[in-house]
Amino acid sequence: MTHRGKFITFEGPEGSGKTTHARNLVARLEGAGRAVLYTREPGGTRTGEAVRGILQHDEAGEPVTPEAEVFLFAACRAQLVRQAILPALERGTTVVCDRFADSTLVYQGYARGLGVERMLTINEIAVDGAVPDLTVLLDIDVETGFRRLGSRYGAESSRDRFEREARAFHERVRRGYLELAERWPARIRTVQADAPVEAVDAAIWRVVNHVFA
Ligand code: T5A
Repeated sequence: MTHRGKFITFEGPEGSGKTTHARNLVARLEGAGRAVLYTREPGGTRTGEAVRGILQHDEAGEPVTPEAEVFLFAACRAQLVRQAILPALERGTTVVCDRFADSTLVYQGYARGLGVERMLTINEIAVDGAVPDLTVLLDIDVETGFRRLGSRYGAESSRDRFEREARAFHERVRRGYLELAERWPARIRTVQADAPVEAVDAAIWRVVNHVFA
């Protein structure tokens, strides 16, 4: 695919700091004079934000099956890619997305056990060639990640569907991400996320600079 803008995604387990560090990167890129679109999954479009409530909080009033979950995430992605990501890349804007297709490979493919290769096929339809130039994988151990979420994770009632999953699920998520990083080392760059915010930001900036070099 040829496009002028760079496409950067953030991935990692719960509480690894994706939103914090993605936003800090956006501020730094904008400070350097670049046009940036910051978006997130699931969400980023009205359709995606509406489906987010179903995916995270069973807002439809019934449990979502694992297979339905896959297609709902893929539907959000298909909408976001065509409505926002591809047009932005085509006009030369840098796109920074908080979670993207790798989340489906890991959460649904590995952790729910639906199979990574099957998820790849579904993703291929959803992304329409929008493969990230760089994926920043923020790696953190499960306990530290959840400790960071603090009060949100403290009360069972305030957790979303994924945060309520057993620890073993989240261990599979972490291992799944590390396997993806081994499979696509040129695209996925792992950054240790258990360091202070400034140190993690600096490590991210170093890998981002390679993409613009
Ligand atoms: N999902 C998503 C799927 O199953 N399949 C899919 O295809 C997709 C797209 C989305 C859920 O959906 C699932 C995965 C997820 O479970 P979400 O609400 O978007 O849920 O939640 P997450 O993406 O997991 O994000 P979190 O809110 O859990 O955390 P973040 O964004 O990783 O972390 P952040 O930045 O909010 O930071 C958490 C706390 O840590 C502090 C922050 O200040 C904050 O308090 N912090 C740090 N503290 C110390 N040092 C650092 N370096 C820090 N960085 C952040």
